[in-house]
Amino acid sequence: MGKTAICPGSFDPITNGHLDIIKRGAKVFDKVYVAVLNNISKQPLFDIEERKALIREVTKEIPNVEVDSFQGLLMEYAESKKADVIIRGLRAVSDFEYELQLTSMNRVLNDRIETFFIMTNNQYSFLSSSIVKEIAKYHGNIAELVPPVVHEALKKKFQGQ
Ligand code: COD
Repeated sequence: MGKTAICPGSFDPITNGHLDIIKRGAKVFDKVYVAVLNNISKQPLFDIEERKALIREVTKEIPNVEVDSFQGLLMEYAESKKADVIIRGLRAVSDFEYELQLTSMNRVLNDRIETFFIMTNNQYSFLSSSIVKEIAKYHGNIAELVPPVVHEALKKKFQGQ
C-alpha cells in the first residue's frame, strides 16, 4: 500500500523554502497532503482560503500533492487521512528544540505516525514566512524568496502602505 505523508504548517504565506520541502517529500511519498493550520486564535496576513489558493497554484504541477486545512490537533487530522508520516523541514539548530518538543508530544498522542525531517536546501536556510512578510512590508526585493504568484499577492497586501 502507498505511503501517505502530511506536510503541516501555517504557510502564511508559502515560501520557496516550504515549496522545496513539499517537492522533495512528494518524491519520497506516494501522497502528500499540505495541511494548513486554521488557527482561529492567530491573526494571519493571508486568510485560510488565500493561503490554500496560493499553495494550490504553486503545487499544481505535482500530481501527488493535495492541499487541505485542519483545525485542532495535527495527530487527529493525520489519523483521519490515514497518514503514515508527518514531514517537517529543519533549518538551523534553533528549529531543533521546537521540533523536538512538537514531535515528542505528537508521539505521546499517536505513536503509529512517524515524523520525518528534511534538511533545508542551503539557499533557503535563512528563509521564513515572517522574514518574507517583513521585507515585503517595506517593499524590499523578495523575488528570489517566494514563487511569483506569492510575490504578487504580497505586493497587493502591502500596496499603499
Ligand atoms: N527550509 C526548510 N523548511 C522550512 C523552511 C525553509 N526555509 N521554512 C519553513 N520550513 C518548514 C518548517 O520547519 C515546517 O516544518 C514547515 O516548513 C511549515 O512551516 P511553518 O512555519 O509554516 O509552520 P509551523 O511551524 O507554524 O507549523 C506548526 C504546526 C501547524 C505544525 C503546529 O503548530 C501544529 O501541529 N498545530 C496544531 C495543534 C497541535 O497538534 N499541536 C501539537 C500538539 S503537541
